[in-house]
Amino acid sequence: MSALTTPDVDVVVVGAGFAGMYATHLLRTKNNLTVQGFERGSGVGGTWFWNRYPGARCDAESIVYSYSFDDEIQQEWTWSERWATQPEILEYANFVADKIGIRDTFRFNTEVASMAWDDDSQTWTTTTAAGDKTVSKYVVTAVGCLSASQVPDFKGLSDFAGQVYHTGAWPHEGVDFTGKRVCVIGTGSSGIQSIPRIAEAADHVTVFQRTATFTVPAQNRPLGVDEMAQVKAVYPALREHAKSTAAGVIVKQPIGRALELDAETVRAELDARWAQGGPTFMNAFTDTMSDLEANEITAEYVRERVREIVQDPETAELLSPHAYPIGTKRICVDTDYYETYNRDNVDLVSVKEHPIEKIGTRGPVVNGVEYDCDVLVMATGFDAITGPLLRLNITGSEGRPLSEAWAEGGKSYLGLAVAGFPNMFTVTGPGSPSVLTNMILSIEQHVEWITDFLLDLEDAGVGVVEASLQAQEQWVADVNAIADQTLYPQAASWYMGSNVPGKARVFMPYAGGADAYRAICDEIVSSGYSGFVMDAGASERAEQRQEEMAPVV
Ligand code: N01
Repeated sequence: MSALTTPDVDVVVVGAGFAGMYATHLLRTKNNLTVQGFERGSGVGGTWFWNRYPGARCDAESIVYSYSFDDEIQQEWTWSERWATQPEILEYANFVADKIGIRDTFRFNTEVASMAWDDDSQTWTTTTAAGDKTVSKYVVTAVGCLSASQVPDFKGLSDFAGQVYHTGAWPHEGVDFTGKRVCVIGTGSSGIQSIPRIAEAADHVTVFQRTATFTVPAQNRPLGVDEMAQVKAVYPALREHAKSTAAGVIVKQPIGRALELDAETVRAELDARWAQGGPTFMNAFTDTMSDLEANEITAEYVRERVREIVQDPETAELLSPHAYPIGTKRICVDTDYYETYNRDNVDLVSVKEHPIEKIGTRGPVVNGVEYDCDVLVMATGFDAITGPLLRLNITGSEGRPLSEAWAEGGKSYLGLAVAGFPNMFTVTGPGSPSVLTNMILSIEQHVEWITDFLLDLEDAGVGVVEASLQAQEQWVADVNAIADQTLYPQAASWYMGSNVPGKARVFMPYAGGADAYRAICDEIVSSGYSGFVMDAGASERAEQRQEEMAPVV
């Protein structure tokens, strides 16, 4: 590419989920920049566009799992349930898209095949799967953390005679399970939400469980008109409260350290939170996520509930999680999950001792037995956080692929920018609080931070900006140090990349809380954007990287 290349647009945004929609809106209206968006789906909504499996719901409460940036939007929209269903959230995404008028910025049904930075022209070229190219000054990736579906490499899968569906790429027309024998592989959030609904519709369901998962009841209920009116009257205060918490939601504060409270108090608190429902159950005590002995108190409480609910003692034992500390894999939130195993048409098969050998023409084969089914549901998760970015085939300065830069795991500065990838910003990238928080709240914070940064850069006439390698290394070290103060690294979870063969085992999100993280990002602005290198020429930046990579003697 020649040095005279003129960008087609100022910014390319990839993804029309909640991040891409808001980024596009601000870039156009606040920054006055031209934007081209690309979205592989046929509509907006991101995760809620794809995950249409029965029972899909949000596990952050509807009233805060929504945009706060526009009071008109939050006053006009009314949520109907405490935990919104996927169709309602998708409807909300479409409502907002119309309100802010961003659809014309996006090319839908358009997969990005590659994104390449050119050091000479200081531009990005985004190439679609159809071969069309768009040149831009900046790129903003808004591809979500859980959008790259992960299907295990089962032998024989292509020979299976029935239908196969992944929860993360569910058919738009739905699946009619009436009279069908169904096998479900996986018991993470997607399995736990869908299994009860599939069991209600199907003739028979066989669930294949490798690791028993902790799940707490949603205790879902309709939100009355009066209740929503009360919420709307205090929305600004409610949003401020969410911002002031680590998870970015409405939380009931912990009552103290479980290990220092008497057994009766501990029990009463867990009972109350179980009855209240939702992930705030995990917030009962301050030591649950940092002390194994404390963690075991909450874990055993859940196992007790499983034994109480599930009638068959053998099934109850199989469903009782022992493989990891509670909370170190994302806590699931369910409606009737354990109760489902009391139904006559549901069987549980443990594939812990005997893994699925292959998928036969009639169904999964375990320990020599083929389980016949008409429909096979893969609730097998995602190549999380880094997967969606690596899928874009990004190459940075000097033609270096992101896959090479991330060979040891996703590295970034603040989860917002990657050294060696100038003028690229990653909304909720690795090293940001993202999946440990209310995603929409974190998305808003990232998008506002990035767009303010671009305003400042444009005002100052800066052409090229990049995270310094030194700042990035320090941030990665900080992220790891914080994770190491918790029990998180003790689980083989998708947070750690453990669910993808060959993926580096690194704890990817920032576990210090959305509130602390926001303060850090604000300090970086006050310091004049420390950790970013601005307008160094390509050769100077390369030189700087060489110096930073030189061994310290
Ligand atoms: O995926 P998962 P998910 N043989 O990775 C099993 C979000 N989400 O789609 O645990 C047999 O959690 C695997 O077993 P194991 C939420 O953040 C949110 O359910 O690896 N089993 C596990 O049971 C969530 O955490 C909502 O031993 C195999 C399952 O597949 C994230 O998405 C709803 C296997 C995968 O569980 C991912 O959830 C849904 C094999 N070869 C999702 N390979 C909300 O409520 C994998 N498994 C907002």
